Amino acid sequence: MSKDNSFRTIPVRSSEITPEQVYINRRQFLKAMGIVGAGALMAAACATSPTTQPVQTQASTPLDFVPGATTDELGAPLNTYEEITNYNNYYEFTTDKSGVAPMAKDFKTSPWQVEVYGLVNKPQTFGIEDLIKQFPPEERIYRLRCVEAWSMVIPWMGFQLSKLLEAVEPKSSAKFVRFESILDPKQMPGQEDMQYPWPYQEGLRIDEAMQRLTILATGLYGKEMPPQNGSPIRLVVPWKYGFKSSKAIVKIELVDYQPKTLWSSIAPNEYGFYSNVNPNVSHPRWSQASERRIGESGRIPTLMFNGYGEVAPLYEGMDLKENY
Ligand SMILES: Nc1nc2c(c(=O)[nH]1)N[C@H]1C(S)=C(S)[C@@H](COP(=O)(O)O)O[C@H]1N2
Ligand SMILES: [Mo]
Repeated sequence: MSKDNSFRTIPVRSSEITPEQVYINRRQFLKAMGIVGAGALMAAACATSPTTQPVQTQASTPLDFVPGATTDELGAPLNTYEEITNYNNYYEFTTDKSGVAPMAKDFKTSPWQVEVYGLVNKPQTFGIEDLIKQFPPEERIYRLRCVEAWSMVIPWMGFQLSKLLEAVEPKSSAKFVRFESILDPKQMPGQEDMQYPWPYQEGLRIDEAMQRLTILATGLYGKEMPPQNGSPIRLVVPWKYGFKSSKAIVKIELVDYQPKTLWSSIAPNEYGFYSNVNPNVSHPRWSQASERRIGESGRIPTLMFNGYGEVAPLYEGMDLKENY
């Protein structure tokens, strides 16, 4: 434990504690009581049930990527830069959403390398500047739907992950992609919190990673990515709950197994591997049928796959309860 644990003394209003965090507190309690054991977690993690239930899709407007548009393709207005950069989930810094921006403001993102390796013919380590040069970012306006039932509309700058994967030539044995975020507790005081298995890890099936909507984002609102949003490079997978979109990525590994993810390893029944946005499958502790758009009052209905129905074929024949 380093001496710098100043974040612990930041008072957190109960309204700012995320449902994700509430789970942890409860689990710590159960653990202290000896109720939750590794065995129970393992059993839950393995209890997936493939069925042949048909995929339910919802009509969706075809996406057209319009640079400089002021709404998403469904007509919803963009969230403001202020909103997008001051209401963040980034547990490496703090669980206080409005506290991330001030804590992350001096986060050092240069030099930065992204290692792309594993089951590929051409493993390569990219400096962030070269990566951006080789794969020029374009604007993508996406809805971001957090598992906590709030959402925003964000104009990202990014490039398709498929382009990077094609460049390293995945072998046919590569079935999944594993994303690892930076481990740097000196800069990220939240990483002193040992109840999380740092570094942040996520994963996608390779066809999900190759889907055209999946991007690596390096900016927003036409500017460099602010540290609180995952600078210098973060994943954005708009049809999945926000926690799948890892920030500050340093490793991309192609593997032949379903990777462990930070959230599914601590709460497999709440934050599963697939975690596709699905209004019909409640989180164990709250409904996912509607959401609160940041900056607006009231609630709006949550759309299947967050409104990106074009991804439905990826899940044909799969039980969409795999969400949790
Ligand atoms: N490394 C890392 N990536 C992360 C998180 C995190 O805590 N650490 N939080 C996730 C969650 S829960 C959400 S909702 C989004 C939030 O992205 P934003 O702050 O850019 O809106 O980032 C995701 N990526
Ligand atoms: Mo989230």
